[in-house]
Amino acid sequence: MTQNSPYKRFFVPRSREEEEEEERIYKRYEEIVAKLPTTEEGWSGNPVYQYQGFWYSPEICVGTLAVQDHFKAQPSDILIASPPKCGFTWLQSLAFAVMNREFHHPSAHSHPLLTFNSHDLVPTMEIRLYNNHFNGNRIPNLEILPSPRLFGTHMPYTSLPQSLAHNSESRVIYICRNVKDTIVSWWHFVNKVRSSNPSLELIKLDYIFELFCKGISAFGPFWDHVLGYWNASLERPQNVLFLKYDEMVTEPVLHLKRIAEFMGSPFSSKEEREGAIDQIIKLCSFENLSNLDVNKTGINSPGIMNSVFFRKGKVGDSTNYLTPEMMEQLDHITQQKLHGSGLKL
Ligand code: PAP
Repeated sequence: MTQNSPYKRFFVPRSREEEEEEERIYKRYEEIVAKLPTTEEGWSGNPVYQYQGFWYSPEICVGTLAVQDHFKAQPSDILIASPPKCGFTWLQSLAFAVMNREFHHPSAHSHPLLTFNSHDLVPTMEIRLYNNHFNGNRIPNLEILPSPRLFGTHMPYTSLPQSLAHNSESRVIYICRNVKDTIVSWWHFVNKVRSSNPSLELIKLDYIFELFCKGISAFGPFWDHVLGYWNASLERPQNVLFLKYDEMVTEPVLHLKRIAEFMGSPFSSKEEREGAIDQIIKLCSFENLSNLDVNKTGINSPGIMNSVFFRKGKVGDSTNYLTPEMMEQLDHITQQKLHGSGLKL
């Protein structure tokens, strides 16, 4: 977590006994993860682990177990969810700007999104809050946050804690993206993170592609992840909003209005007249966010620069990287996996 990260305050002082207990809890999770089915080599060259049907790096799997056991949802919670590289950073920013617009006007020079990366403002549960590589074996105290609380996750729907999904009143906004652009974005991301360590070689696209098609990507299989939330959005439309990056790029106004309505704070006609929608879209645009100092040179976590979350922000860039055969293979898998679901990607 960054030095001045806003969520440092969730980690309150604790007694020696509490400290030891939390260390024991995390040790137990590490032992559980070590016994899970594994592949010798994952996307980063290190083993990855399969938990409840999805693939994880070990430390994020530990974070996931901790979320499942310790996160207590409140009915007013709003969760931003997505598979990695599908527009999470963008959606986090939009949701944060919508939720806080009463206190932080979208065109204010002091807006938090101008000085913090959205991952610091909308903490990802299993990666930032409950992952012991970030939190030093500490269970965060999230009760201190005023409601509505806004969190992020890449966890699959079926692995969310009961209190967040299923019968809960909490709301989930999910974003997915066409699989071709997702793979290319994922490949660039893996290599950007690796390039911060000069001893690591860059990974070839063929290698990431082959693993991805087998379902082995972070929180993958990608298609199962998408289907989990898609089905939940059909079963519980009041609680799960399903969005597509590609459609949001084409019609940002329409989608921002849907997001605000779903969050329970639709734009008033006065706000619309005064341009709040366009101001939020501009504030959260790729051009604006990617050019901020905090996102060009800021550090999000040890070894991870905020700049890794921004590359091109375009639809269709995958055509510059994938061969026609690769595209055909992806179309084939997507068709097979989504058959009968009513979902088109
Ligand atoms: P994460 O899962 O690691 O948080 P995520 O934000 O989901 O990553 O995805 C990053 C992608 O969203 C990048 O796509 P690209 O590699 O194809 O360029 C990134 O450029 C894009 N992105 C980030 N911020 C925005 C934004 N504000 N508007 C549109 N696209 C964005």
